[in-house]
Amino acid sequence: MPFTIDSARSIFPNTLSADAVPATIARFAQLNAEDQLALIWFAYLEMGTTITIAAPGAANMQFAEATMNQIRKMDFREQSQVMCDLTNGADTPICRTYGTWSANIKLGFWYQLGKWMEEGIVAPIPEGYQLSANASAVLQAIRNLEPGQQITVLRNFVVDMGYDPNKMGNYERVSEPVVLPKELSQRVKVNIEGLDNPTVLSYMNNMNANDFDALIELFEPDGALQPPFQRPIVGKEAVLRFFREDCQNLKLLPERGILEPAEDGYTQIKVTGKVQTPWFGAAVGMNMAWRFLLNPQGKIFFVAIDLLASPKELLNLAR
Ligand code: 45D
Repeated sequence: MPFTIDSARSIFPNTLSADAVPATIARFAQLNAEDQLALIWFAYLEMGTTITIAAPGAANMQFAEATMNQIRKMDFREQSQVMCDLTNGADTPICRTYGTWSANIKLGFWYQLGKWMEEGIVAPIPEGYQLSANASAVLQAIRNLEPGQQITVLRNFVVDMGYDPNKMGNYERVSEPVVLPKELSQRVKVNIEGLDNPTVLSYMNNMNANDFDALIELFEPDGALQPPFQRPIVGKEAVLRFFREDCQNLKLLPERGILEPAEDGYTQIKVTGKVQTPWFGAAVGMNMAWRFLLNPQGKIFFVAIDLLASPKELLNLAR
């Protein structure tokens, strides 16, 4: 029986992903908007004492600028309303605009708002705000996560805000311009202990070089990529768009891998290692696994990227 995307998703079923992340996000979603905003604020302040965010580049922020300036001019009451609307996914012009933005633009928008909140330009979380018991418990759950999981939770909160673009019908997605691929002379090649598969090595090296046009050619036409805690993105066109919108300047640091023949001439490969996001650089290494299924021609039929439950999972290459 040939593989389907669905059956491919369960290769290397022993891989333990960080279930605490979706669990925490689900608990967060149950809180009211005031609690959600205050909780993110407190989590963000606490994280800021150990890891700092890199400021987004000016070129990236131009897309959110009009909305940010609109908010800057409002009084505190209106600003608080906008933030609650975003949290509630309300149907307002600002929430609709927000919904069209890529994850990085949403993150940059909140990065700026957070600075303005500190400077007193945007309504702060009221001094002495008391989180509800449930919200305190969620904050405590976030404290107990490892840094790579904490930043994933925070990113998800931000991505889920605003008006749901799926309800918008036809709309134009707004994302940063695509950077040029790194010069060949600037590229550093990865080494993976126990693995010399050329497709997987090219995957890592092209991603690290932002060479998405070369990267996408490693996939078969109806191949798929499954990001952490998401459904698979299917087909070259959709995967390439995802690379351009969401994968610029990532640093993939694969450490070890294993290759096994699968049914029908396919090959399954599991790699574990670290990934760094440009937002935090080397300060946060996320523990990741890649589970590849290559077709008999060596093209990628499926790859799942998982955030691992713990550093111990980096050594789990068992089938
Ligand atoms: O609400 O091989 C305030 C793929 C107050 C591709 C705030 C990948 C109130 C294939 C504090 C101001 C991409 C899948 C808010 C690999 C409030 C592939 C602000 C993996 C919201 C390896 C909060 C890539 C702020 C990975 C400013 C795993 C929060 C990438 C900012 C992971 C949070 C990237 C930030 C992650 C979080 C980035 C900047 C997890 C960034 C997280």
